[in-house]
Amino acid sequence: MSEQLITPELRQWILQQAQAGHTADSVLEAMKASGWEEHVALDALEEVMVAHVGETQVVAQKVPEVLNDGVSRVWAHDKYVNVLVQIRHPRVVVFGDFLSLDECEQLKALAQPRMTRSQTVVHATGDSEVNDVRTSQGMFFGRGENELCQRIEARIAALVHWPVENGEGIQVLRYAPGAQYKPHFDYFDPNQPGTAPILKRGGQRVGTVVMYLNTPDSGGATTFPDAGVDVHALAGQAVFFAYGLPHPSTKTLHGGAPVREGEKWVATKWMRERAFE
Ligand code: PD2
Ligand code: ZN
Repeated sequence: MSEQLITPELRQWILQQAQAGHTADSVLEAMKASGWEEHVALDALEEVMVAHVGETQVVAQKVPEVLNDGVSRVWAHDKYVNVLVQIRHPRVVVFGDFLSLDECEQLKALAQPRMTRSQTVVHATGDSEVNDVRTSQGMFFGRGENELCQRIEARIAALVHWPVENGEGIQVLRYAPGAQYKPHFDYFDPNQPGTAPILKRGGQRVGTVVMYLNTPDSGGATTFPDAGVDVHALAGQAVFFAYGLPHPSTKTLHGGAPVREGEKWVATKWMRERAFE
């Protein structure tokens, strides 16, 4: 089948729908029903919304992005990082040699004394609770809390072209054998009443970097079920993914598969639309 192209007519039609107040969901569904492939429809929707921010009801956010232009090693603040895999939809990039093994060990050591059972956000209320969606232990550093966090944050900001100020503090997670993080989206569900207060601080999440701090003996990949992609946990590597709309069509559903043998340590950085103060 030939590649579908985003035509000026399609752009114009999307803009009219958005200006008429239709939701991203309904515009996407209408495009799919008239034969557009989902990834083309989503790209077109994002492109039009970004070009017309402020004029439309349905706003797709500008997102963090890796601009390596085919180059396999990119300079990120203080070191070269390898670009190993790039997927366009969902937008996923796998990095090699993102952290040194020393940095992995230092981050684990700094986090260790503060680890407690991980909680997840209850979207209905905006509160956090312990549940079996996430059976890891974790802690949050404050943004820029120490020199190592500052260095890693600056590296991420340079790599994905997104301001340090828009980042949440780094979270460290430790999974014991059997522990997992069931598939979820990292954005906050716009239809849940608990979301509005969360968005007051920096807006939506638009991108995630998961950094692997060790190599589990078996299991523990980061999975993207809607894309059929598993990113294996390897010390020093990292996976980045971005989502310009808080919508499943971004295909950024992802999980931490159960660890089978050994333990798994990761550090997660979430990026918001605006400054996260
Ligand atoms: O530990 C992971 O692989 C993982 C998977 C899914 C981490 C997160 N999500 C996260 O911290 O959001
Ligand atoms: Zn996640």
